[in-house]
Amino acid sequence: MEIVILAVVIAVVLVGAVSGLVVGGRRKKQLPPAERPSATPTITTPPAEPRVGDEAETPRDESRRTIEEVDLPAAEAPEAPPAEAEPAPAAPEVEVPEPTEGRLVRLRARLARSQNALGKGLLTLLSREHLDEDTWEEIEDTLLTADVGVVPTQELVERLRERVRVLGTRTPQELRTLLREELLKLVATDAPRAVKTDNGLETPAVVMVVGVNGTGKTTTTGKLARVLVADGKSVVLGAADTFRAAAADQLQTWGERVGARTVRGPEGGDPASIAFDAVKEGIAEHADVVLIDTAGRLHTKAGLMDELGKVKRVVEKQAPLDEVLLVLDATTGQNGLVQARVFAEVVNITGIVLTKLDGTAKGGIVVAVQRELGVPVKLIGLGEGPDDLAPFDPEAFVDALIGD
Ligand SMILES: Nc1nc2c(ncn2[C@@H]2O[C@H](COP(=O)(O)OP(=O)(O)O)[C@@H](O)[C@H]2O)c(=O)[nH]1
Ligand SMILES: [Mg+2]
Repeated sequence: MEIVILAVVIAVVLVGAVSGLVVGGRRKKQLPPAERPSATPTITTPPAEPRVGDEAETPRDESRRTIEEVDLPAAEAPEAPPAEAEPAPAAPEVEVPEPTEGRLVRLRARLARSQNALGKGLLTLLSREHLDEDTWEEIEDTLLTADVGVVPTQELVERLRERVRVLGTRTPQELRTLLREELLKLVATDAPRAVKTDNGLETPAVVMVVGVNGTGKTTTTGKLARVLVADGKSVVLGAADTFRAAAADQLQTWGERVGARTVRGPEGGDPASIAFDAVKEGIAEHADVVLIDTAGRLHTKAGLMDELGKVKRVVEKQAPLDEVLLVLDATTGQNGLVQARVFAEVVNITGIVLTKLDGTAKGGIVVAVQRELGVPVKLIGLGEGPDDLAPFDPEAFVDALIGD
């Protein structure tokens, strides 16, 4: 009798324990974050556009356990829950970019090569006791070598000659002031330098980045996204360089670092449809700015015009295109100017980004390209680091060239 009762008690306890475990198992099954049945990243139609940010929010080691897999370990290992709770998936780390204030001043050492070739070279020459024809020719050569361009060089030399003559005896300080003023005249323009990212409309500001391959478009787009995020703006990226899949990956990586969504499509897809989707996404999530990275295939002018024209048109169906930034590699000199001319004929450039000004002696290209296009340099790239992009400030630039 007692044995029977004992057996019944044991049975009840066992049933209870087992059902408890099963319930526990079911609950646990609900614990992992909502699984996404379709994580395939190549959907192209706008509504189904894969949202990169979504993927970033999902824990990387998201498990895909079946019901059987969940129940089995629970039945045999009651102490499983705490053990499983431990490997909490690390939240994707979003970086806080460096503030943009005074970046050029911080990065001025990067202009060292330009500085030695241009500013310091000129100061040294101007400080000579006798400024004879040979010296003036050397001054001219220095300017030309630094890619200032023929016409601006002649203008500058003429003004310097005149002012030095008036000055008579020259102290180093006077010469420095004089050179600073004259260089500033060459570099300064009346046009606003700020990248237009505030259009006062409901729709986001749209910035398109164009230029030849390898000049630094994608890098600049990524760095600019960081600048904007640092300034408290929300950004959506459009990977409209569909020529290589790697280009979209590269842009997406930049975006993920600062929590910006990247709209992308299949390799070889239509750049205009990506641009369209990116702006649409920007509007949907009330982003402040949409940055569109484009391909720089300069195969034919007609092809380029066709592609960029189409991107522009689809963007403008939804929101005004506020900026078209032309990215130029400062180390390519006159070649860069030729490229600039072609792009300017194809699309209405509103600002120039001069990349790779670090480690080149050709800082004078700032002057030449502004003259060439009649458009201000708005940003300069001073390295490959994520925060090596500075708003262009003529005074800080000239000061960096001449040195203290
Ligand atoms: N030193 C230096 N390298 C840069 C700068 N901007 C871009 N780059 C490098 O230039 C290369 C091409 O850049 P990328 O953005 O892929 O060019 P894209 O083909 O125009 O998109 C990369 O290795 C970049 O790191 C810069 O300001 N300074
Ligand atoms: Mg690129």
